[in-house]
Amino acid sequence: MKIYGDLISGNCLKVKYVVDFLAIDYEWVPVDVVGGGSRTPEMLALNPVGQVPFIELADGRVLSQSNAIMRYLAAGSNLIPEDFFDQAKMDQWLFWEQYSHETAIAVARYRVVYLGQAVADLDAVLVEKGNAALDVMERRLSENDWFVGDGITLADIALYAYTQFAEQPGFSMSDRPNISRWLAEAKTLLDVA
Ligand SMILES: N[C@@H](CCC(=O)N[C@@H](CS)C(=O)NCC(=O)O)C(=O)O
Repeated sequence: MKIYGDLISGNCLKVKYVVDFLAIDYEWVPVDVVGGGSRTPEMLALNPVGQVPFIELADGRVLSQSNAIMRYLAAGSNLIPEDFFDQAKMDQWLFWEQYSHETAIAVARYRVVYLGQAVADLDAVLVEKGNAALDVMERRLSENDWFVGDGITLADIALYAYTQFAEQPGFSMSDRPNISRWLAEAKTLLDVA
């Protein structure tokens, strides 16, 4: 299996965390997203959306969307709860991450770190949305060690991917002790490769 990705991207890191955690064999194909590398004719032929991550299986099938890829790669593993309700709770967080978290935290980070925008010049609505997402996470993690059940699941991996970088565009962790605790625990499990 080939994984097309860029290590600056949290969405791509999600996939790498899963394959490394589960010791799945893969070939990493580096793609320079900032330089337009995901939109070359060769890349668009494989993934017309023009984004990474995507995976290409040995039989030629291609799958994109970070959370769908994680879902496929982790099928049958302990990164997905057995109980169907808990699986749906995990999916609840995966959809929320894409709609309400990544769209604020990752976008703010991209603007500051890769486009050079000053933190002070970030769109106030974007900052408010990011803080609201972090507040939701802090509340959940004050009730439970992990997002779903008693151990790490894909919900944690999806949310870890960009939350670990949230301070880069100015989001504060100083008054979010439960996120800080969870980040440290997830890091020991995921940042091993
Ligand atoms: N919803 C997609 C988002 C993918 C995405 O935004 N990829 C970015 C990198 S994080 C990308 O390839 N950007 C380059 C471009 O759009 O040209 C996912 O979760 O995989």
